[in-house]
Amino acid sequence: MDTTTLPKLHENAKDFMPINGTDYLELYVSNSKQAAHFYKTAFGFQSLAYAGLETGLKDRESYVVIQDKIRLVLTSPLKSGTAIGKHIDDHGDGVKVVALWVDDATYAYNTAMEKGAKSYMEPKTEEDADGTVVHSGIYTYGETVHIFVERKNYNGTFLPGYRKWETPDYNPSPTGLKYVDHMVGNVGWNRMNQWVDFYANVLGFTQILSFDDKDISTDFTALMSKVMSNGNGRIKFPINEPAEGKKKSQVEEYLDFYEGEGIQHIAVATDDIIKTVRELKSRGIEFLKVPDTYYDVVLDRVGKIDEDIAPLKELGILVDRDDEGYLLQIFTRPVEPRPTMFFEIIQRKGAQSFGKGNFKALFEAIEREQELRGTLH
Ligand code: TYF
Ligand code: FE
Repeated sequence: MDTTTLPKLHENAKDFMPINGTDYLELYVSNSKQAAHFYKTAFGFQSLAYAGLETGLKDRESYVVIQDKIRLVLTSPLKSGTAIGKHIDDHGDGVKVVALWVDDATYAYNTAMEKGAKSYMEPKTEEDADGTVVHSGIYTYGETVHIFVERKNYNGTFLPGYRKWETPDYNPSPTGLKYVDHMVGNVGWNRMNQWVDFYANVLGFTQILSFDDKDISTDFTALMSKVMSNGNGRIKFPINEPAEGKKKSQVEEYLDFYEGEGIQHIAVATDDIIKTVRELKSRGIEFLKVPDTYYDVVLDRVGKIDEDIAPLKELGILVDRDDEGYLLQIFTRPVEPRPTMFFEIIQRKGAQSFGKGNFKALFEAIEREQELRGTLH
């Protein structure tokens, strides 16, 4: 193919906010040291960086873990009365920062602010022996924020202020997680379109998909969802709002327990979902289960696939097809005491959609979990 005829994205006037990808996700958690151990042991992340008492911080401690392109920062307060502690008290463990990798964090901030964003952090330059990083930040839904990270003049381990975290005695092997495929936000009743407009107007995203409560409902519960994507497609943010059903929507359950809007699930991609899920299960990660009957008809729905059905059924991996190909996906149970945030493991084989054909079976599985929690009324 002659690629010289393709328009370059920066020449597309509508993409006024070029973003290279997800830079990192920062979770505020009650015990960052134990959370880091969990993400290493169970999910196969590797030790990367540390900031805390030993680097001169007095109020917080962060551990950074990495697996291929995915970086998680796990942060806890070191004393009472901090904003981090308040966040944990209000929301439980959860995602505070979805950091976006940009070439110019000052431009990104100024542009977003001009277009109506609410400031979280003015552009700030930080440096150490490995170079300089500029960051800036804006609020999105709830208390969640986007930090723009400009690291083109930096070649350190993670960010200035962090030092390399070396754990020669404990480095569990990776589980095949590669990159953040998408991150889903749950927002309040009738608030989805407001946040869709925010991503369109402030960050130049476009809507690539929409599911109404007819697409996404079971006999009992419903939600609505629109998927926003940045220009190069590397950032995809579905946004859910609850919808009326006979029983409580999973989105409403989330809003009740998170005590506000926030990140519902982080979808991480793998090249070999059977191997990844088998490994995660052996390390104690718990997944939602669909009935065995799902597998009696799945091939009639999706047609021929490369994988054998037996391991998919054994592990509970779901399959869906669109006109570009198919995908395999599975969802963990929530990874903290409150029924809030969970992970999705996804392998795309051409399909760029989100598994609409699985929504009913998936949401019925979530309802069974809600039933166990006594929150399905
Ligand atoms: O990201 C998605 O759209 C899919 C399906 O509460 C989904 O992973 C949608 C809503 C939801 C859980 C999963
Ligand atoms: Fe998803």
